Amino acid sequence: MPVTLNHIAKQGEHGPAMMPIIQGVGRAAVEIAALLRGAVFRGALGAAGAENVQGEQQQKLDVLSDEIFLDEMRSTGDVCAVGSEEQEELLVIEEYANADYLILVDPLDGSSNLDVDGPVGTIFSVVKRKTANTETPLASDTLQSGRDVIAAGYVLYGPATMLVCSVGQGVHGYTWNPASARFELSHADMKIPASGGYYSVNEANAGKWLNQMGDRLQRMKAATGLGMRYVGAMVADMHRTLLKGGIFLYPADEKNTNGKLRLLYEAIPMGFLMEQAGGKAMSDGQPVLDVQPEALHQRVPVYLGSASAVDTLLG
Ligand code: AHM
Ligand code: MG
Repeated sequence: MPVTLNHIAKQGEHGPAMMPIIQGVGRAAVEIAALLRGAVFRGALGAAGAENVQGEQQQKLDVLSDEIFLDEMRSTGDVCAVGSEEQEELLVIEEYANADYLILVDPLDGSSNLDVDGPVGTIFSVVKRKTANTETPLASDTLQSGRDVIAAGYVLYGPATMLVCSVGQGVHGYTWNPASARFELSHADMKIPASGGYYSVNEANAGKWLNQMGDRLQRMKAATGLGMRYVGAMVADMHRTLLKGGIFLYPADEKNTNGKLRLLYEAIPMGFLMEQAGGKAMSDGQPVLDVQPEALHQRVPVYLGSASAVDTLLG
C-alpha cells in the first residue's frame, strides 16, 4: 500500500494539525504544476507588467501561482493569514481570521527559469499566531524565528512534482503519482550525506562578494574537491544538495548587502529542512534559525549544506 500525505498526521506533536494544511499545499502544487505545463498554450509566460514589493518584475505565473496558493490555504479553514513574497502586506483570510496558523510562502521560486522550461518551486513554512485567536492576526505574528516554525517544506516542479516537508520529525519526500492522482511517500527520512556532493553558487558574483567570501570559496574548493552545479532556482539547488551533499550558498555582495534570499520565504524554511535532515544552515555569524526576523521581506546571506562543507567554508 503506498503511503500518502495522511502519513503526516502520524508525525509527532504537530503532525495532526499540520496534515490538512500540507494537504492544501499539495492541492496547490498540483494546480500550479498543471498551470506550468500549459502556460505556453495560454500565453501565460512572460512579465505581468507589475513589480512586486522587492522591485522585481513579476511574471504572470508568479501572480497566478500566488492566487492558487492563497485559495488553497483559504480552503483548509486552518490558516488565518498568508505572508507571500508576491504581496507587500500580510493577507488576512477574513472568514477564518480566528484560525491558529499563519503560512509564509514563495509561491513560485526561481521564476527566471520559466522562460527556458527550467525547474521552479514553491517554498512554505507554518507558524502559530502569537496574538489571541479572538483578534485579527497581525504582520508581527509572522516575525518568528525559525526555532518557532512548526512545519516547512517545498515543492519541486521538475520531471516529477515532489513535495518535501517536515513537521519537526525528520524530512520526508512525497512524489505526485499521476497514475493514482496522489502524493506518495518516495523519500522517507531524508538525511544529507556527510561528505561529497557539489557546491552551488552564482560564482559570477564572486568579485563583488563581501567578507572575503571569494577567498573562502577558493579554499573550500581546494580542501574538498567538490564539483559545481547551479540551477539558479533555490528549490532545485537545495533538493540536489539535500540528496547529494555539499553546500548551497547565496552570500552578501556589494549590490545585495544582505544577500538576495528572503529570510521568511526562503532562508528559514530551507534552514528548518536542512537541520531536520542532519545538515547545517548558517547565515552570517549565526544559524539561520536563530535570526530574529524584523520585517516581512527581510533578506539574509545563506549557507546550507553538509556540516563539514559549511564549516570548511565559514570556518
Ligand atoms: P525569486 O524568488 O525572485 O525567484 O528569486 C530567488 C531565486 C532563487 O530561487 C535562486 O537561488 C536565486 O534567486 C538565484 O539568483 P541569481 O540569479 O542571482 O543567481
Ligand atoms: Mg520567488
